[in-house]
Amino acid sequence: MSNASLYQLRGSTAVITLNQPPVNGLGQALRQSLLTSLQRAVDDDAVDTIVLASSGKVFCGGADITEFSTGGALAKPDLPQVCNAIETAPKLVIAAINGLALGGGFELALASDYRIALPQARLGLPEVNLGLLPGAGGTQRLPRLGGVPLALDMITSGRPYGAAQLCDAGVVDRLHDADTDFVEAAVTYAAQLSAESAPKRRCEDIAIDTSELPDNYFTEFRTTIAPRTHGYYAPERCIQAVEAACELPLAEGLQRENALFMECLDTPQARAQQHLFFAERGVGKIPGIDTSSTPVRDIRKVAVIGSGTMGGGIAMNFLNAGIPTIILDLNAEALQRGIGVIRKNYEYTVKKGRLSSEQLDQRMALLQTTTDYTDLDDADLVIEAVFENMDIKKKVFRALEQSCKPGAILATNTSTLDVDEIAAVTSRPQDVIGLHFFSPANVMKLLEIVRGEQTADDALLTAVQLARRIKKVPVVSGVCWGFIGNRATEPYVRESMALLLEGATPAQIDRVHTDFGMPMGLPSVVDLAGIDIVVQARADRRAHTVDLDPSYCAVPRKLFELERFGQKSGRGLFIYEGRARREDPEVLQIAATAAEEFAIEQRELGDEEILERTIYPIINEGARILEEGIAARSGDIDVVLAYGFGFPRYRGGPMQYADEIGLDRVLAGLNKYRKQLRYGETWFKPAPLLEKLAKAGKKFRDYRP
Ligand code: 3H9
Repeated sequence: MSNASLYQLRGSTAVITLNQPPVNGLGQALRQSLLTSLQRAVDDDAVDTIVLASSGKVFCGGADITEFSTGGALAKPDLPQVCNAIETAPKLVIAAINGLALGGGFELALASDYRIALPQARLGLPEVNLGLLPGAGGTQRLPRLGGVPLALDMITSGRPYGAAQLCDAGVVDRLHDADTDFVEAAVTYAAQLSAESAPKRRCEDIAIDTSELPDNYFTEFRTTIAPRTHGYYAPERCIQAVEAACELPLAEGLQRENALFMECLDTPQARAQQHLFFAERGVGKIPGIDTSSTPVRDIRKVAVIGSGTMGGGIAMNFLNAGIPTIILDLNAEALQRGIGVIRKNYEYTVKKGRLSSEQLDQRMALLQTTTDYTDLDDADLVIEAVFENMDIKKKVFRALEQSCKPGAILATNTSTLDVDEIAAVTSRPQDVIGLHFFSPANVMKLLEIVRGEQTADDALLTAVQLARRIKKVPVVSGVCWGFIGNRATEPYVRESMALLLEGATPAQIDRVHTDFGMPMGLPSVVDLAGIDIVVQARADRRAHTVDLDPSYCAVPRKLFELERFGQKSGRGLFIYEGRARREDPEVLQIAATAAEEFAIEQRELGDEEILERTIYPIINEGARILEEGIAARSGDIDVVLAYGFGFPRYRGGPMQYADEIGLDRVLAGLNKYRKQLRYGETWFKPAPLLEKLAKAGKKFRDYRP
């Protein structure tokens, strides 16, 4: 028999312990083992109660998500079967929830008769984040036990609740907050229930009382969550399943849930969201670095050069994690301004109730400032966040070379510049690395970690682990212009701007992008980031690209000359009046005049062309990034685009999107525009890797350099 679960008799209680590290994923072996153990307990006359416990820190991470990728029917015994066996067992089953109980893990507990939990345990149904709904009774049992509003919130948000909150709601029966052994406490609880002849508590006996819900409750709920679920397939199915719980007896409700679950399972969205789940966990794995034998450097103090918006935001990450931080700037006024912004940010968080005043004081107490490089001599990591200019960065690194201790990691926050060129001005290129934070740096989860040609393995691993400590998602990139994110999205900007010249309107491009699932269309993003920033970031590219199309970014360049900088100046690609925004005929005229200048004939452009011409080049650039080894896996590119650029999670990132629609379709599209467009040969030539994989009928996700 497998040891996926352990079986032990304690008095008249059978303790069945989930034993499938790391998270007790409910794969086929564990499901079978649970059923077998359950039957053994049921058959044993010496047993009168059954406790479900865990051998690890996590109670159970839910169904084994890897099994879903096979599509179709799930291997037997399936999870609904296991949960039904728990519920219908003729003996009391008590779930002893010691830690996280997610998805199917929580559903095991919901099918049990009683639930005892440690106060720190958290319970949730995060299936919606995987493009699914709880498919093992969660949508039917939770509303019966905790009420419809709680169930709807948990199921459609995927957010876990604390055990105490669920105890108040009646879902958890008892909290064990004493310092004694938890499983023993669960066994004692079971014995007590048995002594009291406590009844089985089958959900089929509980009818949901909907009389307290307003008539249009579900309709209103749909409207409330619409802004955050727009475009997603699963949330509506989650709601339908809970509606079924209100209308149908348990057995029929479970059937309805199963049908809705299967509907979700076989969708591109579910595949995309599950791809991102694994991609996010894959990013920390650096090819060629053995984490068990590579040492990591101790990071006890961090220095940040530059107290502007970026420097301040970066510093906050470390203060939040309790790491002493010193900020250096040229003069006291700049520092004072920078500190003021940090304090204001924290005060805002206090006002919102997400931070206490004591925590604010603790964080500010960790912060030091200086104008003197010699004060950086005890920093273990220095992050430069000065103006994006190679000469200035080099000057900073020469100063760091003089003042920093040996072994300190010297990082640049550049978003486009050559990290190797910066490293070359020091005598310790092995300690130099890129740490590309995204703005606002205290909010955005993504951190691109740029591995220079000579960056030492331990410096890189230290950066990756530190990123997790400050709650970032770290993705390692090689050195190239724009690294993974800015490089992959550069063609998205370029093509959107080219489409304006050819006759598309900013509003049309915006709509195509938001229909695709982007939170904003590219024209809106350009206006928000600032036309000046977009133009300046490309000035260097214009200067260094020999065969650059002369019409490249012509519209934003004209707008820049007219000092239309976007939202901040009230005029950019759109006009802004307060919170309102409208199309500007002047911009259309500017585009028409520029088109004439470059002998481009304006025409009506279809939405499909706009979408293909802006999204396929991201994929094509992604293929080059992969081929050149700048990214280790296609999933890394997807994580960067999803976390840093708002690529819709339900599309899984551009590479997953390409895998889903077929690389041959992307290839055909690129070749079509390569022939059709004036500058097609420069901008739409397919990457050799894309051609190779498409011909072989393979996917990006199968490719390893
Ligand atoms: C479900 O339950 C459907 C049912 O309603 C109906 C079915 C019919 N499956 O995250 P970590 C792997 S859907 C497979 O780094 P942590 C993970 O990839 C499920 N693998 O640890 C990683 O592998 P590797 C609903 C899983 O401590 C390793 O375990 N449940 C699963 O930071 C460690 O994971 C969820 O959505 C899984 N379910 O976080 C919960 N879970 O070492 C999903 C983890 O090779 N899981 N792995 O990279 C989580 O959210 C986190 O893993 C958890 C632990 C919070 C539990």
